[in-house]
Amino acid sequence: MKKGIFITLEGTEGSGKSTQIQVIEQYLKDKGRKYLKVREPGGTPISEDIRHLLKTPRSDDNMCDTTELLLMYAARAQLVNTLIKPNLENGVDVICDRHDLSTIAYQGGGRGMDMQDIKAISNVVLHGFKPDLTILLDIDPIAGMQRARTRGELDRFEQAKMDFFIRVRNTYLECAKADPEHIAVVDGAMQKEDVSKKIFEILDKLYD
Ligand code: Z5A
Repeated sequence: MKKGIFITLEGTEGSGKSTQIQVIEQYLKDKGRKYLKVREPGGTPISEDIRHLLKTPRSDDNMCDTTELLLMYAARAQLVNTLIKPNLENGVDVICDRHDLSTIAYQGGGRGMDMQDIKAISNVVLHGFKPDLTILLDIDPIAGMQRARTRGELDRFEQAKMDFFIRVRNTYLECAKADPEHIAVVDGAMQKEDVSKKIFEILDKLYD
């Protein structure tokens, strides 16, 4: 039985997820909540190995979309079953940097894979397990990419063309429109402090 609260952060490159997760951590500490912070793909030793496979550009082979999709779900299965669910059952809140909505947005929207196929695999892996709240940090992908580029070399995803990120963003926004009760959209282009303020308002509603 789930007792903790499961919160996920979503958004395109450089939308500020990692930055705002630190603010959410502080919010939960101040509330005296026990919490676990994880990321996708990743979060367990096996899932982190899969993350490395997914993110590293290589010249000896070209990862096909189906492999990418299945690796995302392999990493997610390991993380959800061995870490997220047991913690939630013990009353620990979980904050996750990306989750299933990323697959809908990136592999479905970005790569153009069949949404029904993705939902079928999602169902096999998650059996309807969902976050209590998703915060979607929305930003123009050009602005987000400019922020992310300051980090140096681009990973396999960051090397995609701008149209890809525009499709990802549009898919995120469509999903949020379809499920406003669970997906809260925050303007990620605002100053960091203003983004945090909006997130606090959303968290106050959730925790009160
Ligand atoms: N992926 C997928 O395809 N399918 C899936 O199912 C899943 C993932 C789960 C993971 O990469 C990749 O996997 C991701 C999608 C794909 N690739 N893409 N593209 P990742 O985890 O390495 O990358 P990311 O999730 O996109 O994170 P990011 O690039 O680090 O972005 P971020 O966490 O949202 O941003 P940040 O690190 O907080 O901020 C970036 C910079 O902007 C930093 O210098 C900040 O100081 C600055 N920043 C942040 N907020 C602001 C504001 N408000 N104003 C000004 N500057 C700011």
